[in-house]
Amino acid sequence: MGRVEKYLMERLEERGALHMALVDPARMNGKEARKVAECAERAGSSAIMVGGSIGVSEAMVDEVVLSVKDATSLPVILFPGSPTGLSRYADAVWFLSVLNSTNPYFIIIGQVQGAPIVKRYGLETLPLAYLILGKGGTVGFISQARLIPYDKPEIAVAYSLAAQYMGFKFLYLEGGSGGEPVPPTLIRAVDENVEIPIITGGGIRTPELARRAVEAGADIIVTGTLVEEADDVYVRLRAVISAIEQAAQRRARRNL
Ligand code: 1GP
Repeated sequence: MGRVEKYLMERLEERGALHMALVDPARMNGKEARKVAECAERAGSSAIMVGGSIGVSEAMVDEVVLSVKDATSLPVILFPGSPTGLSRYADAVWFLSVLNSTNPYFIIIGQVQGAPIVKRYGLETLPLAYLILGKGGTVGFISQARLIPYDKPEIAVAYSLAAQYMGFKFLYLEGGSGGEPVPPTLIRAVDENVEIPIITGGGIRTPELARRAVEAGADIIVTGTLVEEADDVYVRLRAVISAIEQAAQRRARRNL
């Protein structure tokens, strides 16, 4: 097990559920990312994810990753939309496959293009099954996903089981940035069927939405828009992270 995976699994064991802040290098420069990362670390975030679907060059990713690493000791995990989302300065990469894409590029070809770069840079890989649901937002459009409807949890469960049986170590239920969050009923259905940690993101902008996702079984909550738009990033993040911590404690008590 790599260093970042070990850190995540230990922290999940200890805290029950985690938060990660997502920085899109197409929307934030190094200076802005540094401020977000400092606030996220102070607020109790567990990692900084760096990535985006459109307009991300490797130079842009490098700038953001270097600024974040200079400002915090949190691990930086890449969240690439294509091989240009890789950076030699990051700690790890979500080595992801959009399992419900209709285009093989997003399932395996982009990964084939990127794999030798990942090896050359010595990046730790975190194998991630990425499922895009609901309206899917920009990432759904760009990665040509056959979107899983929010009222069809059985389809999400079937994909998630397939992902687990194929050996993926993490599962991402994505509602699309800025969209409607993945419904708790769907997260619960997936959680009842798979063992691997469930990450969710897309439209989580309040403590209440984060709480509902964790109570339904989400292990890692990702917020992007919240850290991009809020003036009071620290205060907003602290409220979301404390909701995550409380929901995780309640969930642990329930499962005793
Ligand atoms: C993208 O789900 C994330 O993968 C972030 O979504 O920008 O809505 O927080 P938001």
